[in-house]
Amino acid sequence: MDAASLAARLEAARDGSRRDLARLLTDVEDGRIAAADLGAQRAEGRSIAITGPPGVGKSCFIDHLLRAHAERDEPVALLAVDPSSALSGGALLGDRIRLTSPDDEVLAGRIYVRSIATRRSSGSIPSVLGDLVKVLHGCGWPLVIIETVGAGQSEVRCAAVADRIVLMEGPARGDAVQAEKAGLLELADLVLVNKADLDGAERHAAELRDSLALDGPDPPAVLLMSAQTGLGLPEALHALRTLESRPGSERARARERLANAAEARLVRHEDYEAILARIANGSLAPEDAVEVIWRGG
Ligand SMILES: Nc1nc2c(ncn2[C@@H]2O[C@H](COP(=O)(O)OP(=O)(O)O)[C@@H](O)[C@H]2O)c(=O)[nH]1
Ligand SMILES: [Mg+2]
Repeated sequence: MDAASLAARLEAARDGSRRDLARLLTDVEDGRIAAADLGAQRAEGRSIAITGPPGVGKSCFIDHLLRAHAERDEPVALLAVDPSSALSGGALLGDRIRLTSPDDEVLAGRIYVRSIATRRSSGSIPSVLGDLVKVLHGCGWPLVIIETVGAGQSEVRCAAVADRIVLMEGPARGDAVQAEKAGLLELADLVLVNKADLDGAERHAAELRDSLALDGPDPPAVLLMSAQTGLGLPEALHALRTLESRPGSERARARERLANAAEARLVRHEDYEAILARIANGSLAPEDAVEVIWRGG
């Protein structure tokens, strides 16, 4: 796309055209444009990642969160990174948010939902995600929520794109503090233990607090809540609204962001495919390939 039509599309998206916004995001997702091409690098905004195991209640909680912001006349966008989803475009998730009051159309105008299917195996999803956040900020969405499934290195990296990280856990599953293994507790600015209406939630919250207390100073708060019954929900929403990042999480996040940037440079290198082929057939050592890519710029 030429610069003029790109600028026109950006302006339309800023003026509230969701179709143009969706197309911009698709272009970024598919690698046709980068946030830098849009001059969206410096837009003001805030992003919060909500991460945790599948089924723990992240989406249910985010429904409440989006609605709470919309009711305060604060626009809020959601990027849902779903490795299991073959669908993209957000229709599924958008439909899931139950807006049932007479003012719902007004509320819906303040909410933008987009799901990102992690269909490409390039390993550059975190850097694409970072660009999507910037584009949303640049198009009038100052608050971006990122929903990621907290399971594995790539998801940790996705969470690290955000300014703040909230880890959601559920009732104890008998596997002690599993989040610790995923490195997520280290990154978390807040821990929510959801499904407080079920047995084991309180026990798991206590385990998490004990484990965090051992890990060092300034541990994140651990709050009990239920997205279903609403128990502890106002407190959880308030905590998110006023969430500060911890010094410990800043450093851990910086480390993941550095890794994101390095990987993005690797994956976007013009000879990436050729280099992979040479490593595969044994004619180039990975260590030498890194030298080539780093020097090549
Ligand atoms: N008992 C109970 N169930 C919940 C609660 N929050 C969510 N769920 C249920 O947990 C399941 C998974 O929720 P979802 O939000 O899709 O989880 P996600 O995979 O983390 O996004 C759904 O069936 C929800 O109804 C809760 O606080 N208590
Ligand atoms: Mg979900």
